Amino acid sequence: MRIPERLSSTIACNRMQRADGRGRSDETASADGPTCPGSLIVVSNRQPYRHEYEDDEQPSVADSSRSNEVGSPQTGADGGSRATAESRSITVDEPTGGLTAGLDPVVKRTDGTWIAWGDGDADFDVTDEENRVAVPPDEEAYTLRRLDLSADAVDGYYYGFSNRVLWPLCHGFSDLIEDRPTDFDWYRTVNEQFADAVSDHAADDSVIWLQDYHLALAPRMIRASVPSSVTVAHFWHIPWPTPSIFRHCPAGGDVLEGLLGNDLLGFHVEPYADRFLNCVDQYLPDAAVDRAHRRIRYDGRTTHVVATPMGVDAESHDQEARSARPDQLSVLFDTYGIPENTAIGLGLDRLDYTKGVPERLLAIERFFEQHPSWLGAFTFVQKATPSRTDIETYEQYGEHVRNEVQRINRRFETPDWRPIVYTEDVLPREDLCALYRRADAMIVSPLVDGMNLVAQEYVAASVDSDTTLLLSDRTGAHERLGSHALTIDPTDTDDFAAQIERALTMSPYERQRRMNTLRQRVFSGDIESWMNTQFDWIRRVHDGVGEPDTSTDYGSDSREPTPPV
Ligand code: GDG
Repeated sequence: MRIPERLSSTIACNRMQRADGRGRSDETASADGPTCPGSLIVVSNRQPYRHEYEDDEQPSVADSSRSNEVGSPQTGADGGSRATAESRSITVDEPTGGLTAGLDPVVKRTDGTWIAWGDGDADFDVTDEENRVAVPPDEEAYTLRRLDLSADAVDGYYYGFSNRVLWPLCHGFSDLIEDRPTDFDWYRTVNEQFADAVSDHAADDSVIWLQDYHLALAPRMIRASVPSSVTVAHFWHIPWPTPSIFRHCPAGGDVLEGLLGNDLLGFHVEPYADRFLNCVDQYLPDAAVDRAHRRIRYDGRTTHVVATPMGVDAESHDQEARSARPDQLSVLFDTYGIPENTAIGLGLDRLDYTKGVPERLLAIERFFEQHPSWLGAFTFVQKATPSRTDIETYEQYGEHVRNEVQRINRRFETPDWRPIVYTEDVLPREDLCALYRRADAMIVSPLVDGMNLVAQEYVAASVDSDTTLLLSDRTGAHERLGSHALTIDPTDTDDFAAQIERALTMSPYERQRRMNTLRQRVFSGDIESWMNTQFDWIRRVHDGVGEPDTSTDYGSDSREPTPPV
């Protein structure tokens, strides 16, 4: 199976907002979509396009992500080619996931640059001598600069410090931190490689926008090597921990210093931003922290910290759900043995210990124990995606989930019904949207989750407004959706089971009332509006940089950007 972090596929095109079939509500958005106030350089671990040989032994995901066959090894950005196996054909996976799909058109419009790890087996057979390739293959609208990371680098940087230290740390699982001897060195080395690549491409007016926890050290390195007129911004997609958890971070001071190389640092919700300020205050004594304005002065520079919740491409999920063909669900239900005549619950998660899947299965078991009349009348579909299986904790977690599904099924199943239908298949997005639309209840119950896009996608695809979202109060998404979802504490099994029963027995009027409000919120805070907010902030910071900032009296700093309206 392909690397699971690359899942959904979409080409973002028509992003005009529409909730429940009505017209765009945000008149301020440009018809062309968000615009960046400078030449944009996106920097992320995952790349927007991946080149693969078609005869790769791994099964193709052509059915789950749009794959374009591009023939034999391609010409690089400078006309050169390093093809070694002309006879083998190459496919290109197109943008996946909300962020990649959302940013791709913005980078296209600005003729920008995207710098990322080249993890496809044909990636470096289509790039030029400087590891650049023009993408998308048929448009060549912008430059993708790939980093060629050795297996040791990937193990230390990605499977090491990123996912054995920062991921558990930021989600509050300090007992799961594995501080292996050379991981931080690899993390630093790879961050240096990213920073070097950025300085190759940076111009005076560049806006550098880094994504996520794989790149915590790079901002400070970049800052040291690019013109002072360049804006460095970063969005941290996962939670930020409290100081009492952060003290478990090996090289924590380096991580904080690295992030203070940014002019702008974004989190999904305010508590994460505030916790970052608290950590800096506690662990970097030389930093001046202004909590009221959420900015930090350190080493002669100012970092603005903002909370900007990320949304999804609501319009395209709405459209895909509306255009679900009548036979599509039947085929899907047939394939997985989902009965057509029962109420359906749905869960969709990476197999990650933060997602609370075992706790959810226990709640489903309790629900059947306490409400046996639902046996044979309710089926829970769990779509799980194996993730980071090179790490033993993840491997064991997946095993535990699979065992729990089997145990509960054995306990309750009948010859023609299973309580839990479990699959690790990657679903094409049109099937996913059809399933979202059909599911009577979506259960999103992470133990901790930075935002959670699945909850928002479900709402966007709930075009009939006759469905219910159950949402953990430990997700970033709960801030926006909690008041009209059914709130669950994922570890309170009895109450969780009671909320499942409540969802299934709620009156149609109540269901619709709640879902209509949720839909308004998801459409008004979609991926496009999130990017507009990011770029508004970047614009304000961008306008303020370039002058020496010697003030520590934040209250009188007239160059302070005002929050976007
Ligand atoms: C991180 C943070 C934050 C899943 N299975 C299939 C499929 N998916 C897609 C979903 C959704 C995405 O994967 C998962 O997004 P999440 O937000 O739920 O989770 P993370 O991967 O943990 O993401 C998280 C996010 O970054 C953004 O900032 O919200 O808190 O942990 O888009 O649809 N898509 C398709 N088939 C599948 O089988 N097509």
